[in-house]
Amino acid sequence: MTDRTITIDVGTDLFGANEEAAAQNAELFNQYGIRTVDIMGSVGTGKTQLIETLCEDLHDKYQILMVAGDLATTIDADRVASHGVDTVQINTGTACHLDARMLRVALNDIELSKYQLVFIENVGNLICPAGYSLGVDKKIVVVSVTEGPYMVKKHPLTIKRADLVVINKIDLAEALEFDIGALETDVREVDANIPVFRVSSKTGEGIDALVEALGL
Ligand SMILES: Nc1nc2c(ncn2[C@@H]2O[C@H](COP(=O)(O)OP(=O)(O)OP(=O)(O)O)[C@@H](O)[C@H]2O)c(=O)[nH]1
Ligand SMILES: [Mg+2]
Repeated sequence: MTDRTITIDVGTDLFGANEEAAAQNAELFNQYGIRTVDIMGSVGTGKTQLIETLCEDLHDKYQILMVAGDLATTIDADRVASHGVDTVQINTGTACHLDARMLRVALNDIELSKYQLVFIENVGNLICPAGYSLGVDKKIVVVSVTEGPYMVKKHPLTIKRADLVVINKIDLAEALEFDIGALETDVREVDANIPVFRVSSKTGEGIDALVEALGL
């Protein structure tokens, strides 16, 4: 089960204050030599499944902490904890994203020297998380073949602010007659240089290339 749950009531955030807090988080992670990855994406794209698969691959190599952002439940943190990974839950209540101060508060009582890698699952949506830096090394956007063909066209800002795009659930593409190439073209139109990985978090296809790209 999840080790710890934090409930945070968020009022109006100021982007400037968030950027400052994000810089402090980055400094803290640096100080402990911790690699950090923020995973964003719409509800149900497979963020938790991706983290579970990455943890299975990497937990012999790194001490991993997973931070789960969710409005109300500990379901995702519990799923990841079932792989023997330490987890912290942030329940955001009404907020549709994590911000840098929430992350800082959630890490307050954590012995960071124990960890080498932190995966953060942001709250499921493709709009709000992009506006709030957390102070991480890499931001991944997960889109998948089950949300229809227009997710990237409709959410260019999130792609622009990411370091990597994962197209997940490729195992379902054929059955859904989904054109992955067209989705990748949409990504390229937003950012010609962003790395795109076609992955099935369920079967593990494409995960090795993603791990390599993350330098893990
Ligand atoms: N076939 C297939 N199913 C997948 C894949 N990745 C995730 N799923 C399934 O898709 C559903 C949603 O996956 P989650 O990992 O819970 O998605 P999420 O993005 O974490 O969802 P929220 O946290 O609710 O936003 C689950 O039933 C997963 O088992 C995949 O690569 N292939
Ligand atoms: Mg999830």
